[in-house]
Amino acid sequence: MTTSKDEKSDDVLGLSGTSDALGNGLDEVSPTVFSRRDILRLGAALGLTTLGGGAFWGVLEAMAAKGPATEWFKSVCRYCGTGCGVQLGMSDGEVIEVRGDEDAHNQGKLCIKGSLLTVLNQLPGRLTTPQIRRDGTLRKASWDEAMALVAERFKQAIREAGPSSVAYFGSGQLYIEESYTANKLFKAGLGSNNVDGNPRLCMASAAVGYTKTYGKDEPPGAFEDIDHAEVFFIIGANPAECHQPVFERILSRRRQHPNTVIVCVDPRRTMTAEYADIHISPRPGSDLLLLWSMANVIVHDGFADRDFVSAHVSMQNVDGSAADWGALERFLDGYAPSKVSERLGVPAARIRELAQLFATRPATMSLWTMGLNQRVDGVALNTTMNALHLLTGQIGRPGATPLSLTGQGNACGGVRDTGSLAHLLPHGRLITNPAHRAEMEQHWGVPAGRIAPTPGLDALELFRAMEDGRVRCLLNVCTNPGQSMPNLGRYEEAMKRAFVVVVDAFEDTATSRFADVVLPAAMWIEKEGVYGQTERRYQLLEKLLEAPGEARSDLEILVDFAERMGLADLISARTPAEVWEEYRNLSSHSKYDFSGMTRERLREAHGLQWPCPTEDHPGTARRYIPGDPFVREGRDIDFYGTPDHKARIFLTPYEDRSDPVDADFPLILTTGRIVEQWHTGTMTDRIPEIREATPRGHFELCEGDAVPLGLQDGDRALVTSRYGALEGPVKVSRSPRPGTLFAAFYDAHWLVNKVVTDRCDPTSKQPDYKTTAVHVEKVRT
Ligand SMILES: Nc1nc2c(c(=O)[nH]1)N[C@H]1C(S)=C(S)[C@@H](COP(=O)(O)OP(=O)(O)OC[C@H]3O[C@@H](n4cnc5c(=O)[nH]c(N)nc54)[C@H](O)[C@@H]3O)O[C@H]1N2
Ligand SMILES: Nc1nc2c(c(=O)[nH]1)N[C@H]1C(S)=C(S)[C@@H](COP(=O)(O)OP(=O)(O)OC[C@H]3O[C@@H](n4cnc5c(=O)[nH]c(N)nc54)[C@H](O)[C@@H]3O)O[C@H]1N2
Ligand code: SF4
Ligand SMILES: [Mo]
Repeated sequence: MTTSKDEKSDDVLGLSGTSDALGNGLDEVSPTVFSRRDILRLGAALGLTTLGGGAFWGVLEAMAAKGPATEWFKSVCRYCGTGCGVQLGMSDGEVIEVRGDEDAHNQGKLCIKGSLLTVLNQLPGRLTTPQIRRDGTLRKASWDEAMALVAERFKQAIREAGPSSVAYFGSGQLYIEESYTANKLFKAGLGSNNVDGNPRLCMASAAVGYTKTYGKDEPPGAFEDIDHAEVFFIIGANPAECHQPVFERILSRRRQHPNTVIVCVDPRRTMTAEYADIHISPRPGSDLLLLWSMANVIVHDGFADRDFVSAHVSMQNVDGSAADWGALERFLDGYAPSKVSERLGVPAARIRELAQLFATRPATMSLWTMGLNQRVDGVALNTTMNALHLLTGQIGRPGATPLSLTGQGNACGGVRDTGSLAHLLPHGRLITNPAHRAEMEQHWGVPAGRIAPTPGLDALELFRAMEDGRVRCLLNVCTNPGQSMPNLGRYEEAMKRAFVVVVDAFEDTATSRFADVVLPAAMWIEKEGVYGQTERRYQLLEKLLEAPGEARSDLEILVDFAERMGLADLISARTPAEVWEEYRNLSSHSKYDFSGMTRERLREAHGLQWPCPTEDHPGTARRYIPGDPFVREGRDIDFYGTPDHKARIFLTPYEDRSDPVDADFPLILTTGRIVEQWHTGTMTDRIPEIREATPRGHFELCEGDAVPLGLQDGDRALVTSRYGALEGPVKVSRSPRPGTLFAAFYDAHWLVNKVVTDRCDPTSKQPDYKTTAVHVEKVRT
């Protein structure tokens, strides 16, 4: 086994003077000369061992803090689904210091983005007034003018073309109260199920995977499991850059428990891979072969927990018929390591080693994110990831659990749990289920039949419907699809055709270029609301700042819109606290029950995990085992989400449906994130420390691919796919495996998604941002 990075602390500091000491993307680090980027990146890497203190902290304090705080307030980081607790130091109505909350699950740790929250509300470029496009230009307007125009256009569309001609495109970054209200307003009020949003691009495959497997969405385990696991199977995720405090907790576990093994499966040698004990670099798009091949070894070599399977699991063939153990064995025959090794690009012995490790160590925890979800086979990857835990009985014990890491701060609570996607209703109910619709019509007090019986349009279909006129009006809130949608050229044209309302905190986003009306939004602690995060943890953020200019909270904007659409009676809860009361009571009718989470409790607690059915219930870290209020008396494990109380394994075969690699498009472009930047950069790229420290958009590839193309570090390349073309500088590094390019999507002046495919998983409809076949040529100047 290789020595792990954090044991070689000199190397972690980058003081050995070697380049790439921190792996992916770190520029040459010399012991004496540090650029700002080095400091930030080094800080991040340092943070992996000492985040929350030490040199990094000092640098950031000098960069961001302005003086001693007079008062401290508990809050939650604005950004990702880790949901780090923060303590905010305020003085004179400004946030001047931020600290990781020692009493929250992140144990005082924050990543760079969280550490720079002090500057978030003071960034330039905030929208302060509504704007209406007149003669091709967005011009200032009053709230009344802008909202009257929005209501008039929505009413006109509904009158002329029916309710399905209007749509809402929301975000996993809105508060629960906001997404819940928008969902109710559109589905029960306007009669349109066209409610979707960026979570479709992010976690739809994970949500479908959990629902198919356990009958209920959201993970069974929790971050606390990290402290008990011995094997970490990290696949298609880069938590060292995207969920840093989580990764820090994994490294801390390894320091305390030397038997710990960290596996990273990623076609790039990411920062996570650098710290892992084992890095597997499969051909992009082929992971299902790896997972089923591991299952093959587990079953054939006797590592399966057959007792667990026969007591708690049912199996299904791809046609939906029941499968038995013999069917499983026959299915797995095609996935023997020797049969898949070449297509996968991983030696057979490695697959055997992984399978044994996964199955036989006392507690295995798997963690995954977009490398599995954003794939044409995203659902199969998710059900199969869960299947490996079920086959081996690596579930329901401390440290033994699957845990899909969530991307956005409130994708779980705000969107999955409220049912704010085109096919859902709150708490796992389905639009297509007549009983579920009837239940919700009753709870919401609307006439029977009010909720349309067919699912609305998922993100891709929604934009395609703007293209052909089926959708005429779009309310786009807290998301920037003009930069984040795949196959962007196509959907830019679509946005030009519809009446587009953009509600955002910042001006001049890639989406507001297509807006007819722009509305200024309050953000983060300029408003109050609840975030629901990765491990079913709900946390309250209180209002601590006034919004700039005339900006209003998204909830206020939705309430105003509802009134103007004649729905004031339906949207009667108008403040965050009122909406929470309504929604909390609604949850008591479901297995998501969090009716014990009163506003007062949330104000005091550092988050509470549902189920939490009564006001004296402490919340539930691990589901389906004793301690979970829904588990039947006397059961060690109870998958109560399904009618037969069994979890399900689906024998879904691998099919190569990715964008085809051929002679014309011989390389694969994969896309993702870097530690400093948040998505489309509207917030983080405005922070001078981050902007100056991160390069502008570029393609990264390995030397073996660069040399035959005549490319050297810093040269420009034209990258062409079946969808579009983009020119940009190249960075030659050791990170991407041969045949693979990488690009991040934060640069608003370099829209990489113009090249990215819009193929998607057929069930979850989540696009495959991870495998686009491309052609690369050097641009000669
Ligand atoms: N710094 C930062 N952190 C963030 C965010 C951010 O914008 N910036 N956004 C948040 C959000 S919304 C999300 S969804 C998460 C995303 O978190 P991650 O999923 O961890 O981030 P990504 O960079 O999108 O992709 C993860 C990895 O998948 C790998 N990958 C690509 N193709 C394949 C494949 O075929 N197989 C395998 N096994 N791996 C593959 C990529 O090389 C990449 O390293 O991050 C959250 N945290
Ligand atoms: N190439 C590529 N593309 C991707 C991905 C990828 O891996 N590769 N990942 C996809 C994934 S997982 C995701 S989650 C999406 C993210 O894509 P987006 O959601 O489009 O990206 P964000 O930059 O998070 O956009 C949030 C917007 O909300 C605004 N905002 C901030 N706070 C508030 C608020 O309180 N109210 C309102 N109304 N607005 C606010 C911000 O200024 C910003 O414009 O990108 C997807 N696109
Ligand atoms: S990991 Fe996520 S929640 Fe935690 S500080 Fe960073 S961005 Fe914020
Ligand atoms: Mo995401």
